[in-house]
Amino acid sequence: MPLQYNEYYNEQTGLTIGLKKLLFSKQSEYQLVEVYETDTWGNLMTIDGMVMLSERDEFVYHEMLSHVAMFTHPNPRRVLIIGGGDGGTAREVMKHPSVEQVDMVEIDKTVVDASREFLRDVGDFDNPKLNVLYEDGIAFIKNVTDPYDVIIIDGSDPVGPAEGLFEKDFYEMCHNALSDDGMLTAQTESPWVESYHPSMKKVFHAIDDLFPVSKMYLSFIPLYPAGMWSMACASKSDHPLSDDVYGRITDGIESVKPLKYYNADLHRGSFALPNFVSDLIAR
Ligand code: SPD
Repeated sequence: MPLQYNEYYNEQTGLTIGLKKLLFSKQSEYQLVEVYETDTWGNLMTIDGMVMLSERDEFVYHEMLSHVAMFTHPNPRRVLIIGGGDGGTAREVMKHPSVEQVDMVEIDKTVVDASREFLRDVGDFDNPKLNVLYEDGIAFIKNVTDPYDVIIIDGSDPVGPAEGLFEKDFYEMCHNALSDDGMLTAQTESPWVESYHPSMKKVFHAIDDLFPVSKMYLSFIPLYPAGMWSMACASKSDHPLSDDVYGRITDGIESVKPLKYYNADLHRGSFALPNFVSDLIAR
């Protein structure tokens, strides 16, 4: 009998990954964190039975969640990551020469420990710009006094400890924690999975109410349900599709290489939405 990991996202429909062996399994105070060696995707981390990342496809998610924000903001110096305990988002953010400090607020130290041990190339945990805090991101954001230029919400799915990251009051707090030209990006699930639609609508309606610029963009991640993944971009000032931003990317892209997914044209193209996706968040 072959060893397989199955994530069912609708009744009996799901994703199958061939496994070699289980490398790590721990039920933390918050969730079940596991790491497997797979037959195709390198090592794979799951949380409560949902794929978080594999060594082979993580670059898509982390580059897209980070660089869209980091190039849209004109001079991102202070960055806050909510979640992101595997370290991939922080790694991409810290490639930007303007960055002085990255606060990564991860509720579950087990995720960081497992990543450091079994996903060794994902994080850049010893970078002196990175400050890791083991706290609840929602409680943390309420008390921010020194505003951030960029906030990146790299949580898991809207069940369990990450549920609050899809609520309007959380985005209100993020808005308050951003500088006058601040902006945020967030992972917002797959448009193909109906059970996620209420959470997606909540996020996009919230950022539409709170920010002058709010947009959805897409990327293609083989190990996430249905492969198409949405992300939110909300800004107090700069528009991600402006000519200034395009110029910043073309001028600055050399300084953040290597990149395996993101480039200036892809930045622009990722905001083009299929009709069924834009209908999903229309009001
Ligand atoms: N169902 C997948 C949702 C994954 C969201 N976060 C992944 C963490 C990678 N840094």
